[in-house]
Amino acid sequence: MKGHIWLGSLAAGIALLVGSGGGAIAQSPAPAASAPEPQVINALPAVIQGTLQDGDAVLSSDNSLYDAYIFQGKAGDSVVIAMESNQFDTYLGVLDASGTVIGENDDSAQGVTNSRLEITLPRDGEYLVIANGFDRTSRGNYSLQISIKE
Ligand SMILES: [Ca+2]
Repeated sequence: MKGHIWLGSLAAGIALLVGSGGGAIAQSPAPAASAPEPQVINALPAVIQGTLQDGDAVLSSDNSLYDAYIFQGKAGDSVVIAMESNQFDTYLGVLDASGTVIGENDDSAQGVTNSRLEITLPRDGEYLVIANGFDRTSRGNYSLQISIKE
């Protein structure tokens, strides 16, 4: 496990992104190292095919790449998030709208490098999913599934 430090390093920046609608970002000159804006997921369940590649956002704590996704959730929803790749070791995190880490997972089971989280949402609002690689060498195609458990 990478621990909470990696996501903690994200929290400040993410809090600015979540709920801003991108407006604040659009008005600022984009620094060369800025993270791409999160992709908004409009409906659940969602299955996303993504790629970690050069040019993606980079976690400063370990230089691993990540993509970010925002979805809307309701208090009490039991959300299942699964990230799978046969090309790299995945790492998954979820933050609430304030940038607080509410879940993270490296490997869903012993001997498996894919990631899975099941979280009961604490409140209505936006949540941010961080589709991350375990380390700086992690890149390639992945699938991300987000669904509400009945
Ligand atoms: Ca993993």
